[in-house]
Amino acid sequence: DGVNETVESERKQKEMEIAKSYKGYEDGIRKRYKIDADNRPKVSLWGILKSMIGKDMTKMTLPVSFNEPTSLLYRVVEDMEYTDLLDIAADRHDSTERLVYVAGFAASEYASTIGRVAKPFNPLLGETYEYVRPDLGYRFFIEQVSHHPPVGAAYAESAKWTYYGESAVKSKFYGKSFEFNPLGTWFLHIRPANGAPEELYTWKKVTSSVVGIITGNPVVDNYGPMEVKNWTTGEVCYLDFKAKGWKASSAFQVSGKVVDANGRTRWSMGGRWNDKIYARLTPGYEAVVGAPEDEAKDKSNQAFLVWEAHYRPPPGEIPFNVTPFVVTLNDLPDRLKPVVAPTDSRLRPDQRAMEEGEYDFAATEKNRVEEGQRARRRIREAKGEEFTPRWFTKAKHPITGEDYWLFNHEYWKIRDQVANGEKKWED
Ligand code: CLR
Repeated sequence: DGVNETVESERKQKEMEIAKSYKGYEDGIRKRYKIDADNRPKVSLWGILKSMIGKDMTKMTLPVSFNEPTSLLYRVVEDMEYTDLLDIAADRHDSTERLVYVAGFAASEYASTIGRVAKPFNPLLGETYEYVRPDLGYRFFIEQVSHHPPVGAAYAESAKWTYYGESAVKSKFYGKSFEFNPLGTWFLHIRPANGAPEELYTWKKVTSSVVGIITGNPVVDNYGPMEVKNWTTGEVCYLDFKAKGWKASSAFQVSGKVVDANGRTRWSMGGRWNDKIYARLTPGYEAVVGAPEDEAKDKSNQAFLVWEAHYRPPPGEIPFNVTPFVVTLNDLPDRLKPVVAPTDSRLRPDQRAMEEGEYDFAATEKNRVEEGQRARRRIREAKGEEFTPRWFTKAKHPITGEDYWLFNHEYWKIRDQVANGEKKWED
């Protein structure tokens, strides 16, 4: 598939703009934590949670040993693990094929939730996080724009696509399960290689839940419908994440279809969100895709692999049972230190202590930074001021009409000046 000349030069220009943010990331990604095992005390989750039925997670104070060295900001960056699917999507010449890969991307983020029954740190108001991948050609930025309820506004960009949205989760503990309901919409702009007009896709995340808390075997499940819509062409992908039932065979199951603007089926999709997702061209009909029997049936029209989960080392191999991608997140090499904003998550001493297995220190530091946050709020209240985000403003989306967070693009400009010694981050 060739790339249209105008598109090619637009991509080059975007690439050069993004490459300015590579400063500080010269050492490459981190491969391991300082510690080899987390040795966290084993405490029964049910023993702690049983008195908290009906509460949401923001109202719970849990021992720091229930944390993992991530935060709700990092959990949003985790969605970037399979951006190669967006690169592939942008290079496909058929818009329904692009949608297949975009939907694959939307479903790809759930694999990393397995075995992660731990609480991410709650970001401070105004806390920011930047994550740049020179090897993959994208940069990502997020700011905590509200504390109660916790809301993060994110913006990521590469030569071929732009991705942004709001991360806000409503949670509730029911005893039988702990439910996490994401509220925000995710927006994706794709710049197709063939010169077709830039496309806007949107979707919302499915529900995550923890079941098996009472029986002492807590596992994460992800379930519900997902609708990935191409606003430019009117094509839609409907995916259904099946809830883990009593039958082992229903665990991790995803199935769905891509329909054209007239509602006619074009592709069938299916597979398992912990493993692989397939698609098959099924014009005018639907088929079960990804099941072993599917492959054998029709030799002339095989399903193809859309997404495959990255290798996950066996439990216990990486502390806190995080993924290799997560290990790259909280890294702060010497070259990056003077470049990131003073509000960057990497500078949080409590998260750093957690990562290094210093749990008592993590707990006292967590108290200290949260006290600081309360003190800043009291000062604002005394002055009659309200917190305003530094890098995002609320706006109406020009295409979908929804409320969303508009990125002001200042962050990377200032960061570049800081990296070049022309400016200092003002505190
Ligand atoms: C789901 C996708 C959203 C962002 C998001 C926010 C909160 C996360 C949730 C995701 C996944 C499940 C989660 C939750 C916070 C806590 C919960 C990690 C990533 C874990 C499984 C709860 C563990 C139980 C505690 C009480 C110890 O876009």
